[in-house]
Amino acid sequence: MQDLWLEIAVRSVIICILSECLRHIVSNDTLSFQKAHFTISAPDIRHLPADSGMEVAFAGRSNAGKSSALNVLTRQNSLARTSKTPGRTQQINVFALDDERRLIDLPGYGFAKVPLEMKQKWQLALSEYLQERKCLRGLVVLMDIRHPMKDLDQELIHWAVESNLPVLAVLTKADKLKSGARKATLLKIKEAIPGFGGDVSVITFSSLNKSGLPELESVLQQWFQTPHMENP
Ligand SMILES: Nc1nc2c(ncn2[C@@H]2O[C@H](COP(=O)(O)OP(=O)(O)OP(=O)(O)O)[C@@H](O)[C@H]2O)c(=O)[nH]1
Ligand SMILES: [Mg+2]
Repeated sequence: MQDLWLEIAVRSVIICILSECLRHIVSNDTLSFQKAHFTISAPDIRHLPADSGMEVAFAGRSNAGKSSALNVLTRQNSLARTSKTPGRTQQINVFALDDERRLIDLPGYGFAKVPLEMKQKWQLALSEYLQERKCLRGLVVLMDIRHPMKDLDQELIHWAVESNLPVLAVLTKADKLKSGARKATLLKIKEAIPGFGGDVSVITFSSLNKSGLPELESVLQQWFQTPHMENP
């Protein structure tokens, strides 16, 4: 009888230790996006923090809602600067989540009214970042749900797939469409996605009513835990 109690006691202790370890591992790996803090605005990749750890970048046409989505994700209204005027984000903005993990707000592309010289400078910074940044773990491509999959968006997605990067296409400003039109656009994009090959998924999102936020968070949590696959 005494042996039985002893065995029960030992087993209980072991279970407690194991569950505590598990809890520790899970809580350590779950990212808190609220902890994001501004690190640097870099004019080009040479001014970025060391190319180590992991980054997830937000890319898309000017005015697509990249900075707004970052603010919703991090629960900070003015972490990334937003503006009605396209071309607000002109540098590579870095927001650190911890010592190892960063969110990147990239300059928007495709805005016609920016002076050519300036445009060339940003586009160079953007393409250098995308091509050379080894710690990039995934690309969020944001597109206004009313004007999705423009040529440059598609080019970017093709490039990411070729580089073995997972892509999350985020159809922003979903609040601007009625439910039927929203679903129809989502379906259309879902049907187009297999054409890209690779790991591409799509969600609808609204910075206004925060729809799509759980899906965005869940994809980013996954990416920040995935070891990088080198180019073939
Ligand atoms: N209705 C609505 N407006 C949005 C949403 N997201 C962004 N906006 C508005 O769209 C405009 C552009 O948003 P930003 O987040 O600055 O866009 P961006 O992609 O960072 O733009 P650039 O920095 O110029 O590349 C702002 O006026 C935002 O308030 C959304 O989900 N719904
Ligand atoms: Mg911006």
